[in-house]
Amino acid sequence: MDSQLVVKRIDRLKEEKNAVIVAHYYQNDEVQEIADVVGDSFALAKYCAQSSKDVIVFCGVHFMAESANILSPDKTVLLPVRDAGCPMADMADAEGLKKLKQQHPKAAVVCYINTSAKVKAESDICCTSSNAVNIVKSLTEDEIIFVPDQNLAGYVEKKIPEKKFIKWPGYCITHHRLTENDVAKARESKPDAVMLVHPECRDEIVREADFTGSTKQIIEYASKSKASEFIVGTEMGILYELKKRNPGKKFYLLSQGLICPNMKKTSVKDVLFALEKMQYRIAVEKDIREKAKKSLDRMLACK
Ligand code: CIZ
Ligand code: SF4
Repeated sequence: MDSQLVVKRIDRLKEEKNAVIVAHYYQNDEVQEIADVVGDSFALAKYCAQSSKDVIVFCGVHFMAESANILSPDKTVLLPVRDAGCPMADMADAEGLKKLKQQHPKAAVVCYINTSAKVKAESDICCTSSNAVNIVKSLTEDEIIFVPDQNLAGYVEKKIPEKKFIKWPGYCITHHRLTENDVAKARESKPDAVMLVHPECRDEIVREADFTGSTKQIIEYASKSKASEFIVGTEMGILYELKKRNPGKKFYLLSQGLICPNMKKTSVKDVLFALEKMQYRIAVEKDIREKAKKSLDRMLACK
C-alpha cells in the first residue's frame, strides 16, 4: 500500500474511533511524523490521562503503554507491536524486589519509570531520568533501593552521597555499551561540538560529557544553547526532534550503535493495523494498577 494511502486511512480511523497517536522520541522518524504528540514516557502518559480521546495508540515500548493505562484506566491503550519491550525493564522482577525489600526493611524503593507495572506496584515512588535526583532528595529515608538502572542510580548517588544506595544491577543495552573509545573518537572528529549524554550511560561516559540529562532535558538544552554543533549520546530517534526544533544546528550521534531495536520495531503500517484491529490492548490487572498508580502519583505530587 502506498504510504500516503496508509496515512489517509490512519487519519480516518483516528476520527472514527476517537483515537490519538502518541510517540516516544526514540521512535522511527516516520512514526514521529504521523504522531499527534511526541515526548518522553512520562509526559506522554500524563498527556494521555488528560486527553479526551477514547483510544490511545502508544508508539513506544511495553512499560510506557502500561504507564498510560495506569494513569487512564478508562481508555483503551494500544501498543502496535506486541513484543516491543524494554530489556532494561525486563531485568527487574517483582519477586526479586520483594526479597531485596526484606533484606533492607528501612530502605525506600525508588523505581525508574522503565519498569513493569508489577515492579512499580512494589515501589514507594517512581522517577524519570529528569527528576530522579529531586525525587531521591525528597525522601526522608537514608537507604534507597533503586531499580532497575544501575547507571542512573550511580548518577543520582554521586549527587546525593549522604544516602546509601542499593542498586539493582540492570542497565539499558543501548546506552550501556557506549565506551570511552567511542567518546574519544567523537571528540576527535568534532572537537568544537558540545557533548550531551543520557544518565543511562556508564559513569565513564557521563564524566566526559558537557551535559547529562533525559531526552527532554537534552532537547531543551540544545535548543537554548548558543553552540551550533552537538554530539548526542542517546538513542538516535531523538535526532528527529533535535533537528526539527533547531534547523540551523548540527547534531552528530556519539556512536552508530545508539539504536534501540525495540523502539525501532514500530512502523506506520503497524499503527494502521493497531487502529484497524484494535491491537494490542494493554490493560494492567486492577490491584497491580492501583498499587502502581500510587508510586506514579507520589512522583507527580513531588514536583
Ligand atoms: O522516560 C523516557 O521516556 C526515557 C526512556 C528516556 C528519557 O530520558 O526520556
Ligand atoms: Fe529500554 Fe534502553 Fe530501549 Fe530505552 S533505549 S526502551 S531503556 S532498551
